[in-house]
Amino acid sequence: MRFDVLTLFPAMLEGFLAESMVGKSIQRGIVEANVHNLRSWTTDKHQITDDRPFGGGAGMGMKPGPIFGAIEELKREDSQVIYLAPDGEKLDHSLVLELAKVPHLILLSGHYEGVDERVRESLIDREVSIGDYVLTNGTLPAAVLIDAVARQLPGVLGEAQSLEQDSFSDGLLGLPQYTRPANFRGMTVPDVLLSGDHAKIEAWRQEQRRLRTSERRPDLLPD
Ligand code: 4FM
Repeated sequence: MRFDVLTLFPAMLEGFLAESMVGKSIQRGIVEANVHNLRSWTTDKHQITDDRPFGGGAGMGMKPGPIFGAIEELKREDSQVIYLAPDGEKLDHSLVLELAKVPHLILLSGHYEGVDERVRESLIDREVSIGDYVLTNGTLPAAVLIDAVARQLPGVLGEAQSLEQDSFSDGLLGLPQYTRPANFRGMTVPDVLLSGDHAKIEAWRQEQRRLRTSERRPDLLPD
């Protein structure tokens, strides 16, 4: 799967893409990720990407020219163009699964007061938000989206870190986890986990997940 990110802050993504399981997947050829500076598609001497809004008022918007140039150059038959902004559709597990089926995602990071409306009308397939808060730009949201989508691709996670164990994979939250030692500063591990009875352990785990979900996120439980 290929990702192309259009941003004014490419350096914000370089470290992220080099590290973690995403970096490993790029090395293994499962993921391709390219970061592009929108300034590369400016045609003026000062490489200007923002401008004052028609109609007046405070703030600046992103000019359409560089964005049209970039997307027209990168877009393929099988691409989806996503604009990351707070007014998009909220990213959740089901949207992540849907996006993981797309061969090529072009991610446009918005900032200032947003992009020119003509970009949204004629270039953007989908607007996505990572949550109801406002960031200074959409570059970290693009990283969040890449991370969440890439880990759904076959071969990205190791066996030890299977998708089946995820929170949300079956609509429930994750488990309480315990590692050694069995007694840490007087705080002990539940006996059942030390019992060696795998059927009992599995039943305990399912019960813990249901309890935890009903306490913390009752909205996730079926009625
Ligand atoms: C802020 C983009 C204002 C456009 C931003 C405008 C964001 C989010 C975000 C910065 N992106 N989820 N939340 N982007 O805050 O995706 Cl107009």
